[in-house]
Amino acid sequence: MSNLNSINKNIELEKKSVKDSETLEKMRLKFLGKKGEITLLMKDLGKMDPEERKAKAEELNKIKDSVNNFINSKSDEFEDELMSNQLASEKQDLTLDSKISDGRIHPITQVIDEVIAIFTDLDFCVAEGPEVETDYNNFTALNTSENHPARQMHDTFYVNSETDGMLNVLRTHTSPVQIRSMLEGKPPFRLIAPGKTYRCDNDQTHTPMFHQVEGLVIDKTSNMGHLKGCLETFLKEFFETDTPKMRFRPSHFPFTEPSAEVDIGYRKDGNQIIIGEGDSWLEILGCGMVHPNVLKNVNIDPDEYQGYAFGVGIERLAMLKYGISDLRTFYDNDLRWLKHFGFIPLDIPSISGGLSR
Ligand code: 2NL
Repeated sequence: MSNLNSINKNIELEKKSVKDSETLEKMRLKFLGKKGEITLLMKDLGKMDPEERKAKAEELNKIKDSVNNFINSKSDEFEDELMSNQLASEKQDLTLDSKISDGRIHPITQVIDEVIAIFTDLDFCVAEGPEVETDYNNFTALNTSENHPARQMHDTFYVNSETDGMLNVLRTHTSPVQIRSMLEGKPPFRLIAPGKTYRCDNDQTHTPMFHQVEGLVIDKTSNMGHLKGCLETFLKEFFETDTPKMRFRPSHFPFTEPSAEVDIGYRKDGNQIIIGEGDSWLEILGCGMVHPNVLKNVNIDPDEYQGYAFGVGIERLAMLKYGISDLRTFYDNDLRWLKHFGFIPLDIPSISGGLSR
């Protein structure tokens, strides 16, 4: 028993010398290591007669458990301490000036963000949909007849998959997104659908992939006056002018009746285009009152509801606002071009409030 008394004393003494995980490990080795005091006493048990062995073993196991408990709890304590020291010393100073990155926002992304900021301010929702569409959503629902020229192989990219026995297409406009929204919901609607669109066309002024934003408003009393007011507000905000000049010219789209194209007035100052001044005209978008057949196709009663819609090319908006003269440079992925025409990240109007009124 005297061995056990002295070992208990040693343990209490040793506990006091434990200050960190190193001294804790020393203590563990001193008592529980291969040649540790407890380990050696355990070995001695074998030499004892059964009765003595039983009593001593019980006693020794208690001591061993208490040393183990002490080591485990100290070890947890030191680990917690280490973690909180680390957290304290590695705290980020959020007041430090930071350069987030050298990257730039592509002008197309910038313009889409600006357009979204303007229309969400006017209570429009943003709708998105797939770029591979059914022939039905892209053409049929939009009152585009089977023999319409836009369906011809040379205008539309057909995809090697079918829906209801018809080849799927790469959407030629974002209107199918609005068709989906109308089929899924109930009027009234106030939507814009920005995104990528595809047409089999490739020359100085056409790329096979381009971007569009379409707008759609369906309500019981929507009329062309609302369309005009909406587009005027948009052009004012987008081109940052109080005096946008615009004119409506009669036009034709299968999905609107009546249909119009909108021109904006501008003048040239050297190479620069000044919107809202001068007496030259530029075609900027197409629009009209939603055709009754389109409403019927999405189960809306044209005797109860009517609406207006419009479609704008994003590239065209970007070129006019930011003085980019060559359409094809948008997709060259030239870093010098992007440094020049791109925008610093986070400097978008919806966050900075740059365009808010
Ligand atoms: C253009 C012409 C336009 C629409 C798009 C539309 C959508 C639905 C119903 C009716 Cl769901 N119309 N969209 C209407 C008129 C013109 O775009 O030249 N875009 C660049």
